[in-house]
Amino acid sequence: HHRFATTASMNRTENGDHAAGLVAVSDLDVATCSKDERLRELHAFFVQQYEVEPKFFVKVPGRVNIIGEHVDYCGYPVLPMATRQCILLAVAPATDDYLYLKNVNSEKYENFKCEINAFDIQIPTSGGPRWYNYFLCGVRGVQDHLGNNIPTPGMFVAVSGNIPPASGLSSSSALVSAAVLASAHIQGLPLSAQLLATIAAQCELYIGTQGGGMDQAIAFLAKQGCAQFIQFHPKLSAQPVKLPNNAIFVVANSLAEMNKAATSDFNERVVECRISCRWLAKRMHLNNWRDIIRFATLQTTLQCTLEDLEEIAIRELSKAFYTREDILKEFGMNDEEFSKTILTANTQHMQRFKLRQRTLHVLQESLRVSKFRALSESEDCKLESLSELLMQSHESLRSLYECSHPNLDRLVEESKRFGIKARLTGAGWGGCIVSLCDSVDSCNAYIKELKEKYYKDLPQAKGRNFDELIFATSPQGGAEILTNK
Ligand code: ADP
Ligand code: NG1
Ligand code: MG
Repeated sequence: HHRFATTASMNRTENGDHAAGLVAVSDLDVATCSKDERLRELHAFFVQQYEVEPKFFVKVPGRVNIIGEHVDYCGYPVLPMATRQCILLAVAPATDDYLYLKNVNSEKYENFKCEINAFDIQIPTSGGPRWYNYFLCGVRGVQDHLGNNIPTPGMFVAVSGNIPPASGLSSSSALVSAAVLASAHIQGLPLSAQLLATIAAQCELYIGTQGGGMDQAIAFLAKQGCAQFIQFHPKLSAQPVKLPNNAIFVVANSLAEMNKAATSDFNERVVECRISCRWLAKRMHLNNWRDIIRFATLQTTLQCTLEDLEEIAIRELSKAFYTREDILKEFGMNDEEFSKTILTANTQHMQRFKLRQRTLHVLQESLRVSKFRALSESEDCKLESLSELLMQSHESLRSLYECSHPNLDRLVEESKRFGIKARLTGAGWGGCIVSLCDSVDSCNAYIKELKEKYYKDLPQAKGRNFDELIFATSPQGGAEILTNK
């Protein structure tokens, strides 16, 4: 497998830094040199399980979305940053055509093995997908990219993750993206961060959720020290956003888990947005209204501002909810066509569509993203103004988008009582909040307060290390490869 060397050298510049736009590749003698205890443990686990040395390691971060929730799949920009918590893989080529997957947390995540060029990602309709399906998505993504004629070599893989799963910090996409990166590297592909992010976003759809690409984009395009303004329309791009020096972002886990592929909630929202978009396109007399499924595309087509589009939505979507019949009538469709071309596999049951509420959230949230970005980069940025936007975001997600959870609302309320503004981060229905503090002292006092007020008596927090449940977070770098020397 000489192809490793090719990829590694292609991504390395003379001084050892990674070239612009490519995933960083660096050499490391993990067993003796790494300061990272998890990496050393993963190395030992790999050697013990497979009785060979890993050829390389993959590291992919999770993310905290600062603002811009449920807008990526509508084509609108988001503002996330990568976390220290990450997925680590140890990888070596296998001697046969099998994929061998083991997780250091073998109690929770069972061993898995399959022929690497012959698998079908089966997503159960209840209970949620098995963990290895996320990995298979990634392998499949690179296979789709390369085409059927190029077989994927077998792989021994060991996984270690410390991103709280199903909690809105994107553990799923870190795992999918890590699988994409490992497969691409073992195939000797040039490691363009942009391309890998696109492949990863595309292939995670196999899991069944119609996400917009934020998580995979930040996983590959993150840079240490700044958040990223990520645009999807007309094409994927990331621009660093400098956060105010005194701003400290805190993540607090509600400990209500929600696997997004296990229920239809996430896709229901995506479907509502797509319907609403077509509805507005049709009302605005666009001939191709059937093909306009993202608000960002609609806005570009209409050549209007977000505020204009909001006005149109208020005018054209006046009902508290729309029935299936309302939509069939408007679209001039029969139920079969509706179910085939508009609904996803897990949203076939939908009868009521809150088009107005979902649309208003998306458009107003997108306005908040652009305000947040402009404010945080302005000379005289006031943290109170940023905090205000976070609070509005949460309120909108709670009432218009209906994707909060009583535990998240409680955390937000406790924070507010302490003078700190917060919002749910990630898809919601559980998971984490992100809060904004203006100094180290207030951050420490706030964390102490929530430990006391929220975690101390919470049954799910019993026996847990509270420092893993509530912590300050700062922007980390994106995906990387460590070659095992
Ligand atoms: P998130 O908000 O964290 O992305 P998702 O519901 O999208 O939540 O995905 C969570 C799923 O990802 C978990 O149920 C599990 O199957 C998988 N996963 C996350 N972390 C790990 C890990 N360390 N090892 C194996 N699988 C993981
Ligand atoms: P999480 O909660 O990390 O699974 C999901 C989507 C994002 C985005 C957010 C809501 C996937 C892989 N991720 O994130 O694309 O839509 O919800 O802003 O579908
Ligand atoms: Mg996810």
